Amino acid sequence: MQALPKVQPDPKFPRRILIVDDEPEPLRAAARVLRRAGYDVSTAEDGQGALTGLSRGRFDAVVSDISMPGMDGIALLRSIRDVDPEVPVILLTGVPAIETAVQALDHGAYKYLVKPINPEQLVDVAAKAVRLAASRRDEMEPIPSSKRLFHPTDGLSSTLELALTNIRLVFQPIVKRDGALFGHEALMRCNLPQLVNPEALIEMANSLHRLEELGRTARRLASAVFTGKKRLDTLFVNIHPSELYDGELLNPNGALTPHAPNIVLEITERASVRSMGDLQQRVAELRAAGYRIAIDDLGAGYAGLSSFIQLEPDVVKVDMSLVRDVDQSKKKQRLIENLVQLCGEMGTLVVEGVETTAERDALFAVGCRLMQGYLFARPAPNPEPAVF
Ligand code: G
Ligand code: MN
Repeated sequence: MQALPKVQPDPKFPRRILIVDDEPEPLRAAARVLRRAGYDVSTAEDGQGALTGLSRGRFDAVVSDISMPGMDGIALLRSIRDVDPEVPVILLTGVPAIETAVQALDHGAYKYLVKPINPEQLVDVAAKAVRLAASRRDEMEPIPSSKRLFHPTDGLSSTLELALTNIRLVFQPIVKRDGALFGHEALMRCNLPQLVNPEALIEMANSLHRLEELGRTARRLASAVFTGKKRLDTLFVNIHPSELYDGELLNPNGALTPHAPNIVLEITERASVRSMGDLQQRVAELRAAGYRIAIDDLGAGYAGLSSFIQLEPDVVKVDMSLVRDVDQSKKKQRLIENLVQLCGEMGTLVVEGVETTAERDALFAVGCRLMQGYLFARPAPNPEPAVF
């Protein structure tokens, strides 16, 4: 089995995380969780202490509370950006608010988590942040090729070749309030055992600079739903921000070009974009060709909110982290209610990952109309044009 680089923690060189919180109990709890997950954790009780820590050594990620006396989390983030433009910063808040979210994203926060923190989520987000830090550093400090005994991606290339011929799509319906079908999302899957997680496949293609090939392969498969007897009407297709610039999307012979009016391109904002200006212009070109644009995973991080405001998407997909147990969280209900209102003015809102009837009913109550999730249907190989 091929090992993917940068994903495995190395016990000899644990990754370093700095946690900042003025409240001792959550500080201790977060430190305990991350130490148990194998990180080398340092703590600070305020922004000044954090900056001192950062000046003394390199950290792979920073986790900071927003609300702190003196220097708050946003001010700390700004100061960190002055000295280290790359280190991922995860912000924690007890009171989610769009304004602080927007401020934070302007300064490049990596994620925004709502307290009380779920330990599993913290470990998951920290792992992703640390991985991002590692990949950014690798980009910034490349080993001169003359010093390499072998190319670091040898072997990976052949795995990717094999993966590209083993990709398939599954389709998950998006349903309206009355159960009628609104559309389907196409989701990529790979049959190779080491790449069953599509994120690993995307990460691998990205590290080999071959995302474009992966995207084209997926789109060619997706175009099949518009031919034959059982044609679909609206198809949501995931697309990495860098792939938006692929000329194939506008080429008359491109796989999806003839079907553009039936396609909603879901832009995941987990990856950075060249510049917002470029992106806005490109999105305008894609729209002119007939595509609709969705922002995917809104609420998973600040970047989503930023692009939401600037791209004026046709559809906004709310991340399942905001949906999970929404029936038990007044904060999540309030946040989603605000998003529903914001989207009422700018586009359509879809809530993803709905798993229980209690979540569904709470979402109905705050005005959600379009839903997707295991409660309605799991992703399946053969989409039905009219499932409901
Ligand atoms: O990032 P994006 O929203 O495109 O990813 C959606 C992923 O979530 C897919 O891999 C899909 O299989 C999965 N998924 C879809 N519905 C549910 C759900 O109800 N619960 C969970 N946990 N995952 C879901
Ligand atoms: Mn998606």
